[in-house]
Amino acid sequence: MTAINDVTTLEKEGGIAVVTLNSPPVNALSAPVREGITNGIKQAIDDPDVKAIVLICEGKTFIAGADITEFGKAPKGPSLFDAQAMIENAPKPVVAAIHGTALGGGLEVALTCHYRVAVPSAKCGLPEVNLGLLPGAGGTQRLPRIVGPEKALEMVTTGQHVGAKKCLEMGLVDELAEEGKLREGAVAFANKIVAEKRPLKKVRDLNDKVEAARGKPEIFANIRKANARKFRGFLAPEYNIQCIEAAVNLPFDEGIKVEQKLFRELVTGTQSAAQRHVFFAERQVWKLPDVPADTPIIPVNKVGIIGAGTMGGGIAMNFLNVGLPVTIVETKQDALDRGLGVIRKNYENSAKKGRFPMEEVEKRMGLLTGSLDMNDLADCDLVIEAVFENMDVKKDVFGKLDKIVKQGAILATNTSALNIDEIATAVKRPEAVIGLHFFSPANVMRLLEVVRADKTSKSVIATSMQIARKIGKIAALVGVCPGFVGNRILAQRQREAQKLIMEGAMPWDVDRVLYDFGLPMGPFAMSDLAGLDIGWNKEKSKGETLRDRLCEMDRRGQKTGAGYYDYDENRNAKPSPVVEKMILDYAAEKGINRRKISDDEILERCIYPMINEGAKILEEGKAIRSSDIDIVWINGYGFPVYRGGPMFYGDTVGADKVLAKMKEFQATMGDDFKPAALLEKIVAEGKKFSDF
Ligand code: 3H9
Repeated sequence: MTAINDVTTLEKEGGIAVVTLNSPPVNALSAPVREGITNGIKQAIDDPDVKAIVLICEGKTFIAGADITEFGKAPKGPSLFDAQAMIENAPKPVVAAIHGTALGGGLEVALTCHYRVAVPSAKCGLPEVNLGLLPGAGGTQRLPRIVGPEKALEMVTTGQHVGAKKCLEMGLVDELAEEGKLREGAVAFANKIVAEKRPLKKVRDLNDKVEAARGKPEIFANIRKANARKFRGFLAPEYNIQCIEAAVNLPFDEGIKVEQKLFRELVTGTQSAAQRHVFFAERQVWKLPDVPADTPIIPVNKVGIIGAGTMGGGIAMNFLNVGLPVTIVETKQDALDRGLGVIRKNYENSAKKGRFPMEEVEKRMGLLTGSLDMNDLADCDLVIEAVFENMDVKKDVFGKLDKIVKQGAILATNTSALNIDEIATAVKRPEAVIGLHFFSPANVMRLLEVVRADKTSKSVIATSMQIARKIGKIAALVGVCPGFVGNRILAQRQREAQKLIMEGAMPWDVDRVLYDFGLPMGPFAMSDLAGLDIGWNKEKSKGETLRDRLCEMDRRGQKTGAGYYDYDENRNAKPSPVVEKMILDYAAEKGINRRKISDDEILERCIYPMINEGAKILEEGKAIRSSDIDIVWINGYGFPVYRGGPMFYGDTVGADKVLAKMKEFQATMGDDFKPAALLEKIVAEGKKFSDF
């Protein structure tokens, strides 16, 4: 065996040279890997005894793409194009041997090989779109030449990973090797093509599929139309489509030029920077500096839930979905029946939509037990309380649980705002108490805020994070403070939105600006959807707030056909003249001189105080790192991924600009805009939020 460099070896098996890459964790195309490929293939070409070459990887995967950490840095070593040219122009067949995932630049390398062999468990994909990019190493020009433009469009715009069997059907893979015997399979395949004198198949020269799509612009129009909502605001999906259009309409080398130009634009832009930030943030969020990896985990084999309402039911589904038995406790039979009925209905609807077979409904329901007796939770390993948001009620529940549930179990609350340290005083084992703040609908929303209280044990934290992963959530560990991280930041935006409509804007102005910024909906549309009467009390309502007045008129949101907006029978919203008048009257009563408010002011007043609050959260140590706040807001509130979350957006704008605006607002509008000490510090030290 010859070492080509630290990450590459060359070995000969008869007339076949095997070039092996070994660069953990995912064999990304770093400078040494590119050098290893270029030099390894060259040596094999130069060796007259070698008849064919196999390119294979050690570790858990084939090349998983370009090294994302290299983007934005000065290029080093041979380029990816040098490595690819060495392969594609080799006078001997080169076979890619694929296991794990061949993704992005990894698949693009495989596409310059003359043949591809994979094990059945392998997957191939061009997921660049999820990083705000497009495949920039020929992927958009080669993939449609093998699989056809329609399938290529689907792959590049979704970033989906396609299983090896499907790849074989699509012609992306030439042969499947036996699982666990990739190297033998690939070498045998290489020997076979040498014996059969098969040609050096260059994907770039295949033209029939792209030519067949020429003059059919509807292929592209259709995908744009079908995904208009999903692609809204993102640059990368459109750029990927334009590249496939170029593959169809231009010769290969011209198409590559288009790909290069658009790739450069994306890779240097703010959207891709934001999406790459999110990629790493999603992995960082699991890392807990003071909870070591070897912290003992509490086995969770049975889950108890108190409360079969919307929240409790949704939470239960998460555990049933992964095969964990759940006992759900209610106080009244009809509430229990209703709760269990909703869960069943949700599952039946999913089965009808084809998400899983009908038998699965019974399987999941079979894991669910309803009860009116808290004693039935005695042997649960994790109990989650999801009752009414009232401190006395919660403390009462925890006091009872303390007496019933076995020692060593986790006692969790789903409170979204109450002080968990205080809840923990109701038990003799505060170390067992933690917050598991699910977002509604709890079976759908990806975010889980894991809220550590003062006395929560590390074991309970580590287990909660692990269980979150098991049920497919993305969990952020946060500390106890009003609203925790997500709602605490939300409160800033809600306050400003309300003030803005008093001072001069209308609800639809505020909503439009925030929607255009990329949020799924603005604060007023959101209130209408949720229902304006949440927490509103009919008896006590005296028309003191705008909300009181709307609810008193029975304008309680979408469900009553009117709220901040008027709704037609299809729930389409229209600005409401009634609300407009109500706002003008209200402002007049309060002596507010309304003024014209610009879109810029709306955006800055809604978003900058959120960033400022994020800085306070960091300075108080209620979030571990700035990127965790981004994760919370992207996954819990739909903050646009292409802006990287509120804190990354703060860095994009510049902390200095955020601070200057906060000071300007503070001078005219008071201490709602008082800058966080950490914001001042970041600016004084010339740092970024992402440094924290
Ligand atoms: C591209 O290829 C552009 C080209 O078209 C053009 C170029 C000119 N780079 O996810 P995991 C790290 S763009 C650097 O936990 P899993 C990751 O951060 C790229 N680092 O493992 C983590 O580090 P840590 C297109 C990377 O088993 C560790 O590896 N490719 C990269 O759950 C383990 O990762 C993609 O978008 C990378 N490319 O999943 C694929 N990938 O341990 C991105 C991973 O310090 N990668 N790391 O936290 C993935 O989707 C998953 O990592 C994969 C494994 C499915 C491969």
